[in-house]
Amino acid sequence: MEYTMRWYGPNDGVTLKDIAQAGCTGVVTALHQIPVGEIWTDEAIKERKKMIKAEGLKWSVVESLPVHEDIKKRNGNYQQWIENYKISLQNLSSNGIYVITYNFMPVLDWLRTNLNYETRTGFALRFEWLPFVAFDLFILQRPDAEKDYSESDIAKAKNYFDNLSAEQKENLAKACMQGLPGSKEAFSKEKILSLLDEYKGIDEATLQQNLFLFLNEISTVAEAANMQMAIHPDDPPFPVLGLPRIMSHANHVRKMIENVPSKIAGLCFCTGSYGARKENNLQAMFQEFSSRIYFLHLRSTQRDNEGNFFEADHLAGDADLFSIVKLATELERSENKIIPMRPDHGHQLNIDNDIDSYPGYSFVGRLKGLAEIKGMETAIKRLSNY
Ligand code: CS2
Ligand code: MN
Repeated sequence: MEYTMRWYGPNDGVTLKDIAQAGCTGVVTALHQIPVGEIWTDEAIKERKKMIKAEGLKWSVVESLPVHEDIKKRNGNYQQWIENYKISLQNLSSNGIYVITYNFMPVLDWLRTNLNYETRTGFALRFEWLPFVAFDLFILQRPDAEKDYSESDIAKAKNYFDNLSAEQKENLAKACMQGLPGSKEAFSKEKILSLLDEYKGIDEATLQQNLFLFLNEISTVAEAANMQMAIHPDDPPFPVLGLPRIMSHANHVRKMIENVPSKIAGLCFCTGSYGARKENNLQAMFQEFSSRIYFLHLRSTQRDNEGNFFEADHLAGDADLFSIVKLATELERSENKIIPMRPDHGHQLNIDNDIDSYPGYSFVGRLKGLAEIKGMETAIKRLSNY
């Protein structure tokens, strides 16, 4: 695998030097300063590339080249945004960057109810069902939200919420409404409600169709530019806030492959996100979709039966990263290719508190995951005489 870490750009408290010292050869980054939908110019890409090169690193993957909400809804200026997207792809390709991660989650990116869940090995990100229901019903007060939950969940969520202190309520609201990756600007309740309102009438089939149309529309340009479009799974991989989900399980992936003839349509295989859904057999999915896996996000979530999960240590939790690393190693050998990976999230260790990083993107916590994964790969290769 090609070892990388995500870098949020010059404002990230974790520096490129840190990433190089961690043993990475590549960096995953995005031009977060460019508003969603606008063109990534050749100049802006070159400027970022130069910074990365100066530390002896390669810009391996773009994460994310975000898809404008209009494209997901197929309204407003979506045609213009698609044209812009194509130009950005061409500009990236002419700078030697070919793997693009994006997602098709409406309104929000990943969602957690607790950004500071204490585990023995540091603070983790956690999603809990009842707090989430309580957020939806009593903080966000989404119209008609109660229709999405059972009476018993509503009663339990009410009881849970009534017993929270003012500070706990505030932390719950903050966790759920934190901004998009790379932005320190949180959402407001009003903003989320108005964005949600725009998805009225867009169900799973429509959103899915809009994804296929988008991919088919960019495919000629993307193919000519040698692009690999690695879609990130929904996180969490089930419907939230009444929004449709289109990349949560194996059937969703199959549908995409069936409906988009071009090989540009591939996956960011995020074991943490897919793994948060019990029916997803990560090993079977890896094998079935191996030829479309363009990027690996390696982390492990630990689930319980109530729909809660937290991000466990990389080698603990439900994902069994050893078997995934083994499959990746075998795939690389049989297909003679190298897949970029990054340790997706890490625990916040005490020592990480001195660095201003984004939730989930601590330095030492991620370094620990990276080192464990690298160790496994080395051992697997040595034992198989690769
Ligand atoms: C990432 C996602 O931080 C994370 O969990 O895996 O935010 C990912 O970058 C986006 O969904 C990809 O568009
Ligand atoms: Mn991920």
